[in-house]
Amino acid sequence: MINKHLSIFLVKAVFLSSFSIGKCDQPCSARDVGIEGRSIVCVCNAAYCDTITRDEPAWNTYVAYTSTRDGKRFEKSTGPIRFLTNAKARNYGRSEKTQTRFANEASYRINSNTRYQKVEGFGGSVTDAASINWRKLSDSTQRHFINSYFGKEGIEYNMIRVPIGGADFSTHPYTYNESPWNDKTLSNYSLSAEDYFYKSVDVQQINDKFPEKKGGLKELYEKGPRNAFFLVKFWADLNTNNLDDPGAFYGVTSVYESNENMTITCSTKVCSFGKQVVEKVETEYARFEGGRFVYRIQRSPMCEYMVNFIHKLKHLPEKYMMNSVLENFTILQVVSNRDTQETLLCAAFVFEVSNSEHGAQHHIYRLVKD
Ligand SMILES: *[C@@H]1O[C@H](CO)[C@@H](O)[C@H](O)[C@H]1NC(C)=O
Ligand SMILES: *[C@@H]1O[C@H](CO)[C@@H](O)[C@H](O)[C@H]1NC(C)=O
Ligand SMILES: CC(=O)N[C@H]1CO[C@H](CO)[C@@H](O)[C@@H]1O
Repeated sequence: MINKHLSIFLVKAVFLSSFSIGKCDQPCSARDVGIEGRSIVCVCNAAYCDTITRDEPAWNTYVAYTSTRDGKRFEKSTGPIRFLTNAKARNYGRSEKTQTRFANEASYRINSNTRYQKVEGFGGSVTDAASINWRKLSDSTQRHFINSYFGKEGIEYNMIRVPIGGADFSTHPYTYNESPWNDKTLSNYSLSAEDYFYKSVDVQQINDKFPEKKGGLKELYEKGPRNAFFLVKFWADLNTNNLDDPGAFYGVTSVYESNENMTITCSTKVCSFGKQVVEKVETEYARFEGGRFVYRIQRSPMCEYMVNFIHKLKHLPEKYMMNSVLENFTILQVVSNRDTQETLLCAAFVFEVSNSEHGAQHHIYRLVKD
């Protein structure tokens, strides 16, 4: 007996009747690498790079992307999908008339009740070798390269593995505490040149996301000190239900430490499309704790703009919509010495929404400039 809510279907993809659609993508500029048995590569340079956009399949159709040893690269084709129940599929395969056709078509049995692992994404490794070669390209080729891997017209990598310290694709072995030798306390933890030049984010790539005028990221960075500048990529967890509680309090607690007794000012600028929309400036005095001067800003209330922003964001129906809003939303936080105006710490925040299983996460990058 076939259950009304049958979850096992045979999906018949009728490849014979598929046709190419090729929606204005730039084709692969093929080059034979001249090695026997190797397939072609697609060449990108400053002026040209192939692109591949994803087409949403229409209802009951599929889009296939085919790469072959003979030289096809993400070639798009589409065709109809036929849904068959188990019983129908059995008969379909047996009847004389349909047997040849059945053998030539691809069929998939999908049981949507049994789920295995979840695909979080696809990516690659940013080794020293990869970065060194990337850095050698011209600006425009570098952009093509990044778009090919991460862009909407590329293969949309969404994960990256970055080796900690040296790896087999480094020019020399290194750790974060090379000397003194056998130093279990990591007393001399220091980054290598590779970390500064290959694993950091170039401040020029994010300048346009932050205010450009006086006191903007660019000007601050020029003034330095450069080792005070960081990029913080933050994955926000919007799944907490108490955000909807009318009595919910939105606040930020921050703690800074220093060897010196100073008065600090902490400026927090919320920016939309690179323009400052609100700024909060707080002043804090030192407390002497455990041999250090500690500056605590406790439960500093979030402004109305931010509270509304979070509420609106949380109520968007899809995660990609939230991320698209967050793409042009940033926060610039600058801690400075009130009396000397020296920049002590500058953190440029960019945001995305986290996957529900992972909760809030962040990565910190040092900002550098060539
Ligand atoms: C600390 O690390 C730096 C950089 O690797 C190195 O030049 C220096 O000699 C080290 N200091 C000590 C005391 O080992
Ligand atoms: C820091 O310096 C100020 C001014 O000299 C002084 O009043 C204050 O007590 C000092 N704070 C600490 C924690 O030592
Ligand atoms: C909606 C919108 O204007 N989004 C922009 C956000 O910023 C990126 C680059 O920083 C632009 O490419 C988008 O067009």
